[in-house]
Amino acid sequence: MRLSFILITTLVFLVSCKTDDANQRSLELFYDEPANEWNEALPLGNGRLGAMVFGGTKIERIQFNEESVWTGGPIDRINPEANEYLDIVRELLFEGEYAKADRIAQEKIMGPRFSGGRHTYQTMGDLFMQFNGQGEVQSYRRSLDLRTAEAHTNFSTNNGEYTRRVFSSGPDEVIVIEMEALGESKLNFSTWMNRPGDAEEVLVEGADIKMTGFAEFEGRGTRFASVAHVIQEGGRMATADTTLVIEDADKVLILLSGRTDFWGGNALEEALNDIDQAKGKDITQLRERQLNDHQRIFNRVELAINEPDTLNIPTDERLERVQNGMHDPHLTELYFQYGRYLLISSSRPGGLPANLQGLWAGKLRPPWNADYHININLQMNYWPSLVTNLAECQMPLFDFVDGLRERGRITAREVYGCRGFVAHHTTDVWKFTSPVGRTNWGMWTMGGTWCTDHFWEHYAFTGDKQFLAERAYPIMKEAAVFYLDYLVENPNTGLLVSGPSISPENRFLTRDGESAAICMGPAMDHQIIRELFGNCIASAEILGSDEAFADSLKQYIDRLAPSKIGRDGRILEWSEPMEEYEPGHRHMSHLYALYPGDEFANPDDPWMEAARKVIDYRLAHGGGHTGWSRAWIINFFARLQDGEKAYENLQALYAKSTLKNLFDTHPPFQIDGNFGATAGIAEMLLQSHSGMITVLPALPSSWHSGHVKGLRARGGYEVDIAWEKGALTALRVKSLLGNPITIRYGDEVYQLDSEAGEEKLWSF
Ligand code: FUC
Repeated sequence: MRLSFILITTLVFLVSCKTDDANQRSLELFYDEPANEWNEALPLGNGRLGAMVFGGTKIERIQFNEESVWTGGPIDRINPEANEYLDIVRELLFEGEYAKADRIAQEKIMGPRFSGGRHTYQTMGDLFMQFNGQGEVQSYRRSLDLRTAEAHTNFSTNNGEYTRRVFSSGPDEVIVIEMEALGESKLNFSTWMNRPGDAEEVLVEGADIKMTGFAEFEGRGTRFASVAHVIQEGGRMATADTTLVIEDADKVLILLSGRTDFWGGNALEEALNDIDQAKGKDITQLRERQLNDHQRIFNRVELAINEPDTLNIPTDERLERVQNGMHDPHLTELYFQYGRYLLISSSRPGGLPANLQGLWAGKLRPPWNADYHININLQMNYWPSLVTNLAECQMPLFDFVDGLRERGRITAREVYGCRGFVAHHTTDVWKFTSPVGRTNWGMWTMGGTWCTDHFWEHYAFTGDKQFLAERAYPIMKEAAVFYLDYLVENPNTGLLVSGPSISPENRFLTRDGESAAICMGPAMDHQIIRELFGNCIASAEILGSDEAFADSLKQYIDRLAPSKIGRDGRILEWSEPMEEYEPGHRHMSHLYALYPGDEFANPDDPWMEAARKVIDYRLAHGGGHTGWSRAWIINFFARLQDGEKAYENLQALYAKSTLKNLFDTHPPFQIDGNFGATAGIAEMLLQSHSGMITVLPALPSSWHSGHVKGLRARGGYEVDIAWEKGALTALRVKSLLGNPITIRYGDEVYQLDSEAGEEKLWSF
C-alpha cells in the first residue's frame, strides 16, 4: 500500500501521540533488598564525581570515584627500532610471509605494554555508616530514579521509618547524602572513610572527615583528597579516632567532595572549598539545583513502547523474567533511558570522557585499567550522544582526542616517518599514542582517526560551522595528512593500502596453517580512511577552503583498495580471503562501513547481504559474546532494517550480558554495551545517515505501538514519532537549521522545505 503523507497544521499529533503517558511511566530501577555486591549497587554521577550506593540497613556503603584518580604518568613507549623495520615488514607482507612479518613486527615495532594495575584508574574510596538500634527491618525498598538522578533507600523497622536520599550534584560539585528518621525513631551511627590498600591518610576535624592520598605507580600519579562534612539536626556528635559518631539525630546531611591534582590544583584545598560552597545552601536548594541541571538534559527524550507497565516488580526480577524468555518492552524503555542517564552522569563538558567503566570503578585494579580503548570501546560510549539528544556530553571526548595530537605527532614521525598524528588501539589519561603490546591489538593506526569521525558527526547533527572550522576540520585534516604519507602502493595490485595493520583483534591462518595478525590493507582500515577523506572533502567544500588538499584526497580515494566480497558471499575481513583464527570473534571490524560508518547504506546494494552473511557466520560461531559486541550487532541489524533480528539481539544482551543493576558486562562490568545498545534502540526507530530521515526503519513486531520524542537527526532536526499496530501514525519534525526535510517511511519518500525553528506535523 502506498502511504500518502498529509501535512497538517493542527496539533493532532500531540493528541495521537499520548505524550503525557511517557511522562507517567516509571523510570526507576528498584530492589527489595540491599546490594550484596558492587555490581548490584546503584550508580550516581555528575560527570566527574561518581558514587555507587549499596543501600545497606545496618551498614551503608557508598563507594565513590573521581574521574581523574589515576596512577602513572606520561612515558615514552615507542620502540626505537620501529621505523627501521617498517619497510622490511611491509615487504614480507606483500610477499605473503605473514607469520614471519608478524614475528618481526612484534619484536621490532611494538612498544611495551604495562601489565594491569600500574597505570590505571582507581577508586577514590568508600564512605561507610554503621547504624545502631534501628530494630528489625520489616519492609525495604531501594531505587534509582532516572528522572531525578537520585538514589533512595527507605525501610521501616519495629522502631520506625528511615529514609535516605543520595545524589551527585553537578552545580555544587558534591555528593549529597540526606538521612532521616521519621516519627519517634532516631539516627544513631558511626561514619568513616577508607580506601582499599593503605595509601591514604584519614583524620577527623570538627564535623569533617578528611582523606588524602597518592594514587601512584613508581612515584607517579595523582594526589587526591576527599572530605565528608556532616551536618545534623538534633542529638550529638562525637569523635572516636578517625570516625564520627552521631547520636540521636533526627536528620543528617553528609556532603562528600573529591578532587585530585590532575588538572594542576591542590586537591585538599579544592575539596574543602567544594564543601564550603555547598554547605551554604540548604537541602532544598541543593536538590533543586541538581534536579534542574539533570532534567535540562535528561528530559529531552521520551520513549514509550506498548501499553504502560503494570508489572511493578523489582528490576532484578524483571531482568530475570527476560532472561527466561519473557518479552518486556518496559525493560527496554528503562535500559534506553539508563544509557542516556549513564552518559549524562559520566561525561560532562570540561571533564574527562567516560572510560571503560564510565566513571564507576570500585577497585584499585579495574579490568583493562578502566582506560580508553580506542579500537571501539571509547567510540561506542559516544554512539548515543547525538541521536539521543546529548550532544554536550560528547565534549569531553573532543577535548581528550585533541589532547592526543601532541604525542600522536611524535609517534607518527618516529614510528612511521609520517606527518600528521596517529593513535593506536588504546590510550589513557597520560595520552600515549604508540603501538604497544601484542600485534593483534596494537599494530593498528586507526584509533585516533576513528575518533575524528565523531567530530564530523557533531557537525552533521548540529550544523555548527564554527565547530567544523575550528575543531573538526583541523583534527580531521591532521589525521588525513598522516595517511597521505602512510599509505603505500601494493606492488601486486597497484592500489594503495595501509599497513602493517590488523583487523582488530582477530587473527587469520596463513597458508602454512600458522596464525598471524598483521597484513596490508584490512577492510576496516580502508573503510575508515575513505570516510575520513570524504569528511575532509565535504568540510573543505562547506568551509570554502583547502580546495587543493581536497582534490588530492579525491585522487587517493580513487586509488585506495576497496572492500571486497569473497566467494562465500561474505565481506572479506582482510585484503585476501583468509580463514579466521577465531570465526566467532567479538570484533566485526569489516562491518565498520555498515555501522557506525555509512558506506554500506543502500538497502539494495550487495554489501548489505554480504554484511548479513558476516554477522550470521560470526553468530553461528559464538560471536556477540561480550556485551559491547552484542550491542554492535543490534546496530548492524538496525542498519540492515531488520527489526526482528535487532530485537532478538537486544533480548540476548539482556539475557547474557546484563548485571542486576543493568550495567553491561563483558564480563566483567564494562559500560560500552550500555551505550552501544542505547544507540541501537534509537537506530531501530530513527536513522539519518543517508541524507534523509528514515522513520521506524527496524521496528520489531513486538513493539506494536508507542512513541519516541526528542531524537535528533543529521541535518539539524528534532524528531517525534508515534506508531500503532506497527504503523506510523504521527510524526513531528522540528527543523533547527532550516534545511530541506527529506523523510523516508517504508518505500515512500517525501520532501519539503523548512525554515529554522519551524515544526512540521503529520498524522496518518
Ligand atoms: C577491546 C576488546 C576487548 C575489551 C577491551 C577493553 O580491545 O577487544 O574485548 O573490550 O577492548
